[in-house]
Amino acid sequence: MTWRATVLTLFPEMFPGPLGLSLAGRALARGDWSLEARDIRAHAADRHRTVDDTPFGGGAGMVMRPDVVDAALDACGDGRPAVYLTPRGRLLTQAMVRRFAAGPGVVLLCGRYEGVDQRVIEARGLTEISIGDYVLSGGEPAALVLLDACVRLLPGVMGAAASAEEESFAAGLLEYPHYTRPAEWQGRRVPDVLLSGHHAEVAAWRAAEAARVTRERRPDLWQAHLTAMQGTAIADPAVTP
Ligand code: 6GU
Repeated sequence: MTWRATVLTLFPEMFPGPLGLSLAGRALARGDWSLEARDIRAHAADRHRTVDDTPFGGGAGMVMRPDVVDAALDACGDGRPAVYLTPRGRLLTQAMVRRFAAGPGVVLLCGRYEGVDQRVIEARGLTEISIGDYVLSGGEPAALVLLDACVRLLPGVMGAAASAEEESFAAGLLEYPHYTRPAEWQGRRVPDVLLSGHHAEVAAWRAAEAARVTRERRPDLWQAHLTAMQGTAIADPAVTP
């Protein structure tokens, strides 16, 4: 069964965009997943194809009409989770991505203007998701981000290398630094341990570096990691503060 993505947008030309290239694009061409971008405007009822209107209570900007959005959602009606991409949503996490990727697919509603009428969010039980604490001009780049994160987890898309990499993020740490040839470049040498051939020492160095960079850049992830490791055999005295 193909993992199905339907995107409801006022700018269907933005898709597949970058998802038509590289890993996601090859998986799309193979039929490992499908992508359908649908124009919300096709569901406008009037002659002028109106999708938005002024906000009740006044204020700047425009709001997408609940009847038009509802009709657009009806047209892709099935059991897939329906997500509304909005900076007001819960922050997207790898755990959420794993759940979406494990299901039949997603329906993604991309907002423009000031947003979507609250009543259709409630009536359709839309899951509101944000990709970070900054404001985009629309949900489309966020939809591309969410789909990229899901597609790379689909069976066969990345192969064994991906599962190993997933485990590293599953442990809740940022990645250790990577190096390749040349061994010296512009006077900068690759750390000796990586050239030593001692696999256990390499693994220990990488674990310590992952811990250091996480502690420095993401104290929130570091605290969560420490809590998760409490009382487990995996707890490593070499990397605790
Ligand atoms: Cl999902 N939409 C918009 N418009 N801005 C965002 C976002 C979504 N996530 C972060 N910023």
